[in-house]
Amino acid sequence: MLNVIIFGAPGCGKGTQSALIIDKFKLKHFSTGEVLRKEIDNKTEIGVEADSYISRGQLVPDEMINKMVAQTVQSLNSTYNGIIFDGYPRTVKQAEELEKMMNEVGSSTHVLVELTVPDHELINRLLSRGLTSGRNDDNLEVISKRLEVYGAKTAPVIEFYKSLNKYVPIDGLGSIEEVNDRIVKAIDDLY
Ligand code: B4P
Repeated sequence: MLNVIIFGAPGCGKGTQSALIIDKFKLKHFSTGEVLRKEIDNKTEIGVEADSYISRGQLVPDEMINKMVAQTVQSLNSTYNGIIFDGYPRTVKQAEELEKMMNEVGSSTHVLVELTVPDHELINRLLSRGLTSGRNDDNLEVISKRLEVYGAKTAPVIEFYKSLNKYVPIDGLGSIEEVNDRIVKAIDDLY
């Protein structure tokens, strides 16, 4: 089993890199952001509630997220070698819940890979994505809020995984291929 957390500030490349890694390591891709956006597009009850947080740059409440994750963790089967958690956990409470859920299914997380990217580059990437994404959280006002929330609520997750000896920082600057090579090497080095 290989369960990887791809972690970092908004726009660091979590989604981009996860999409490249899943095939190489035969992992199930689980992006909480993507699941939430589908709910929003389908105008479900969860989607309407999630949208009210996402459009303001806030995190969706932990309870809503943890329910979605529980379903994914329990549905894991032998088609995959493990899961790549993309954009989850985003709070220490979510991290504690994830470790508990993995434990309950007799598994565990193996590594948290943080993609480190300076704020000015994150802002540039998200603003340029905003030109075509149609996402209502890719504008300067909401991006600034997301970065603030990241520092206050999400960054502390790093200390949690450092204390479990599962933390690996990776330079997220450079071409998509260069960053991917660094991540693949870090995962290969685990074994
Ligand atoms: P997410 O969908 O996780 O999105 P993200 O942080 O914006 O983006 P990501 O880091 O994946 O960036 P990407 O690869 O696309 O979350 C959206 C929102 O959902 C959150 O703000 C929150 O409100 C909510 N949410 C999600 N999960 C939650 C949770 N667990 N708890 C509570 N709330 C939750 O890359 C960005 C851009 O950079 C792209 O345009 C890409 O092409 C470009 N790029 C990538 N790598 C590059 C590189 N090396 N060089 C240049 N450009 C690059």
